[in-house]
Amino acid sequence: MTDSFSKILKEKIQAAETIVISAHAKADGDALGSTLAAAALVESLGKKPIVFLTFKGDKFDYIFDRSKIFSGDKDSLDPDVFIALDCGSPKRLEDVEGVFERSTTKFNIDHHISNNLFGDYNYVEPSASSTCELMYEVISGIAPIDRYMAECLYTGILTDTGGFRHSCTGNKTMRIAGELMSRGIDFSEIQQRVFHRRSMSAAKVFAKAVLNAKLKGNIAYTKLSLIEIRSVGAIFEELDGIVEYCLGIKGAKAAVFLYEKEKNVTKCSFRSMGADVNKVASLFGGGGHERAAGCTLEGMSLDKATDTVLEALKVEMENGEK
Ligand SMILES: [Mn+2]
Repeated sequence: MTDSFSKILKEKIQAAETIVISAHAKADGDALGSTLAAAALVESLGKKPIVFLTFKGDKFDYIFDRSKIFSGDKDSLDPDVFIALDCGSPKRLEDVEGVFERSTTKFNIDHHISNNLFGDYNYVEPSASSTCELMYEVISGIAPIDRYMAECLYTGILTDTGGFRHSCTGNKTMRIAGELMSRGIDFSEIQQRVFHRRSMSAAKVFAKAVLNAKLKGNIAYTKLSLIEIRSVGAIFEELDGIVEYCLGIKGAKAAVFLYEKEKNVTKCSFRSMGADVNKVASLFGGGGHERAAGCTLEGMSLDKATDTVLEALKVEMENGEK
């Protein structure tokens, strides 16, 4: 499957003039790593990729060169090839759904269980830990993986597995991570940057979220209002790690973190030790994976959104136990 997919991707890239690469909006390490690795692949084939990617923090600056991001008029683009990464549906693409729809050949590489196979060519494997794990296989069939690509791919695998801790980590994941380590990457430094180095504002907003945490039955949850986030000078990109921390609270079998993105718009992330939170997120137009998912609720306050998702999660957990 991968071999033929890689072969077609290579042929299409070589024959293309305009190649666009993008991932889901509000990129995480996997979206960012897979996009940058794909861009490096396209460059290694002698082409100049057009990359759409936004990430505000400086966490991934060791691989993320912002000068390579497209800043021209996207409406004038008529791509021959579009490579969508780590994205369950075109609607979730980084504000380039229109560009995607206009593209002649669409590639879809992803591991979200909610992926609806929207590409002309789909390499979608929900059992994979990350899109970067899949990209390792795809790139391996096309070109040698250099040190930079290895840093990108390792980053995505590391972030989506929570440092090789989540149940999505397979023995294949570890084999691939080992292969990537053999490219001479500084894996200790990557681990440190990805999980431990925080700005002071990120540390303070994390503390606020933990102080707000509550345990209701076996659900640990916390929320942050826009005022609380702004009061410590934090940005939305600095809110990761909070929901995982909540899942570590004794007695919790699932965790929810909600934050107010703007008035009456609440972003919500779920983690669980077994309950299908993808199902819960789907009820609100979101999605993700069985044990990690997210959604956005609009038209209601942060408090109302909190009550709404907690109720839905409780129902799903009770049904799951039956
Ligand atoms: Mn991913």
